[in-house]
Order: sequence, then C-alpha cells, then structure tokens
Amino acid sequence: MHPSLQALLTLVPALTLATAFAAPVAPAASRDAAAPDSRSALIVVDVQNCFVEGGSLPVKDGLAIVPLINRLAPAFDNIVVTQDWHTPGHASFASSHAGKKPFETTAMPYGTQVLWPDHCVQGSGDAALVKDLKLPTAQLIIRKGFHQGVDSYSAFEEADHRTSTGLAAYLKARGIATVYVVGLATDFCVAWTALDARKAGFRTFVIEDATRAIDLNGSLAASMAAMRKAGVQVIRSSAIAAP
Ligand code: VGL
Ligand code: ZN
Repeated sequence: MHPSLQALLTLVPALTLATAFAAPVAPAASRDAAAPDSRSALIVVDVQNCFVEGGSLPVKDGLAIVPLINRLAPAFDNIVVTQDWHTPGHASFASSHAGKKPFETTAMPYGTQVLWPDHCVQGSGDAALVKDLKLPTAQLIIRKGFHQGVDSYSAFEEADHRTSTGLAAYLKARGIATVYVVGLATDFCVAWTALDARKAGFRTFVIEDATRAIDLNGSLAASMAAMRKAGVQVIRSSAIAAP
C-alpha cells in the first residue's frame, strides 16, 4: 500500500464526505491549461487482457476506456505503455499464501499487500495488451511486478519504495515535464503511478474518464483524495480531445 494512500484509507468515511464537496470537473475553458505539448507524455497503465472483461482480474467496464485512449493518443508526441508482468506464483497472488483468499491482505516486508487472483503472468495471453488498443507511436513499454517477492503498482518504483523502474530518469532524459495518466485501475496502478510522478517532480494529470477502478473497501475515494492532496490534476478527456 502506498504510504499516503494507507494513511488516507484509515479516513475513508471522512474522505467520502470530503470528495463529495470536491471541486467540480474542470470546465471547457481550461482546455488550454490542460493541453499537452512537446514536453508531455501519455502514460497508458496496464490496459491488458487480465484487467478487462474476460480476464483474470477484470475491472468493471475496463474495455470502455480503450476507444477513449485511442482518441487521446494522437495529441501526444510521447507515449509510454505499462504492463503488469508477474512471475507464476508471484507474492501478490493469494494462491501463493496458504489459507488466503483473493482480496484479503497480508503483511509483506515492505508493508500491507492486497492479495489478488493469479493475474498477468509473464508471456500469457492474459498479460497481453488489449488487442483494440491502438498506440502505433508508443515508444516504451515498462513491465513491472516481475520480481517474485515484490509487487509494483507504480510505473516508477516497486512497492518496496526502493527499486526504480527507471521511468523517471527516462522521461527526464527525454525532456518530459508533464505526464497524463490513463488506464487500469484508477485506485491502484493509475493512482500509485500518478502519486510517484508528483514525487518525481512532474506536473501530473489523471484523465479520469479514461480510467476505471477496482474500488476495494473505499480505495477509489481514498486514492482520489490522495491524488488531489499531492497536486495531481484530475481532468476529463474532453479537455484534450474532442469526443
Ligand atoms: C493492478 C491489482 C494488481 C492494477 C495490478 O493494474 O491496478 N491492480 N495488479
Ligand atoms: Zn498485479
């Protein structure tokens, strides 16, 4: 669990109230402020068969974001794609822990770990990118969660908060200052990626309608509050690409 998310999860009832009064979605007038430029990158998180209808850990309505992402892509000179990429018997799988069921938690050396159904195993069709995702100009695929004993929701660093994926250095070497995060799932890999993007100093947008959530025990409200608190700007795809 991301430390700032963990702290916030203990406040879920308060947060639910807080988000009910959160600022409304950015109006069309903010289109220019949200517009990507040559120093912007789109980060497409985990749009894989495992996380959509028919996959091993399906996120409700996950496929609905694919046409949106395809429509956003031409607005970006720089696109990075991530893939959740686990070993068979990965430590984040409930099946690797005697007596544990999916969606329960366990204590790992790096903190509390939600246990998932087996998902996104390296090289499987389940781990492949969704076929209809059309990102012909994407330049980098970051695979994460491939160390047997450590999960990695974030595209920037593993859940031990020590092991870097190299993404921040890559983006900085390419002159990127602003990132736009889309994909699955809002409250896990998208949120952790956006929070770490802020930590690494990027101006950070999450394009909310191009994400879908798992929403486990209030995790969606907690993640939205954590992102807003960290300065992540939550926008709609209409601020960037005409519907
Ligand atoms: C994810 C749970 C487990 C995600 C990955 O992509 O949000 N969620 N592994
Ligand atoms: Zn995973």
